Amino acid sequence: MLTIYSDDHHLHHGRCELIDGQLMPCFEMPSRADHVLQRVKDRQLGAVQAPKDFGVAPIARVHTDAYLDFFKGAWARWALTAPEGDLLPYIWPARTLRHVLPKSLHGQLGYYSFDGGAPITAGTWQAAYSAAQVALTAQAAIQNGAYSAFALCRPPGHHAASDLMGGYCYLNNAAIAAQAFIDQGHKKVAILDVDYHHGNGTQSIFYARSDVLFTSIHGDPAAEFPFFLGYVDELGEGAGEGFNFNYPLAAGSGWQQWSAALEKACAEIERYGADVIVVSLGVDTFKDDPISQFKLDSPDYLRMGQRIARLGKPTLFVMEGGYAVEEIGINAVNVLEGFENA
Ligand code: SP5
Ligand code: ZN
Repeated sequence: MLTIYSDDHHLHHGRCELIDGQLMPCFEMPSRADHVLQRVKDRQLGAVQAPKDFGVAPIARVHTDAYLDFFKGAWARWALTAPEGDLLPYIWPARTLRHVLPKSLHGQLGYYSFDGGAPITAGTWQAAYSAAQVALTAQAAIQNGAYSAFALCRPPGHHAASDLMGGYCYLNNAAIAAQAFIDQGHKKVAILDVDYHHGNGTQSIFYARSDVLFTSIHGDPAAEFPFFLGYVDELGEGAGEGFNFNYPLAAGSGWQQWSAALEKACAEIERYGADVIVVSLGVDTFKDDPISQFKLDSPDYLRMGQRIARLGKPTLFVMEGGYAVEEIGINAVNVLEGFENA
């Protein structure tokens, strides 16, 4: 399987996030992608290529121009204040507040984010832009006839909505790739989001559309981040009604519960008749993940890949979460090897 990868992800290295009342080093760190790349090489998964540059237009098919302009320019505005730390939001337009766009940098940051988990550093825009190009380059490989490809994206994307960053995500790599498939003539794209966390950004982007099916298996949002989206009764709206399926699972779920949900998601994807599949590949479902509560073990990821392969469709894998850094490479590449060897 072809892997697309850019070293630019190193340009994004947030300093800290708020965990259990303490500022901790960011779990979403550069060594994550380094470990996955090393495993791709160790296992000789296939060629590793740098992304092409498709420009901002395919990103702007998913994200608003105002959001992209803000994100691109935010660090320069922050740098004028000679800051000590990363640019992090500290207020959001929650209930009872107006959704106006203030003039202030921090006001605008609150407007364009939904949590404090997406620090902007000097290199964040470039890293996120390159990650989107990684996804687009892998998408182009499939468009040009490859049966599968791996977009080794970092930072991840599935929490990012059309004009919101959060949950370590800025640009929604999987959604950008799915939209590119549509724009290049595909009629039915299915997204299978296997990250531990609900892909709230991806769901929201395609919620009113029937040309992109969204399915997600994740920690029950009643108890788990992102808390405010990802419930079973979210089935889509308008033309998108019946094209969104969430499979929330309880903390402690292992392969038995997880694979049963995967069967249901695969049944919906087959019923839909997708002509291409985008997998939001998070491996934070691993038993030793430091911020998650599922119990998948490394061999389960081989089974995951095998089951996805049985859908029998061209498949784009887009890297999302996974914070057990030592095992992230084994687990992510196990999915890809399971897929290839099915
Ligand atoms: C892409 C992705 O996986 N984003 C996940 C963002 C999760 N952010 C919230 C983390 C809260 C972790 N709380 C863990 C408590 C451990 N004691
Ligand atoms: Zn996650």
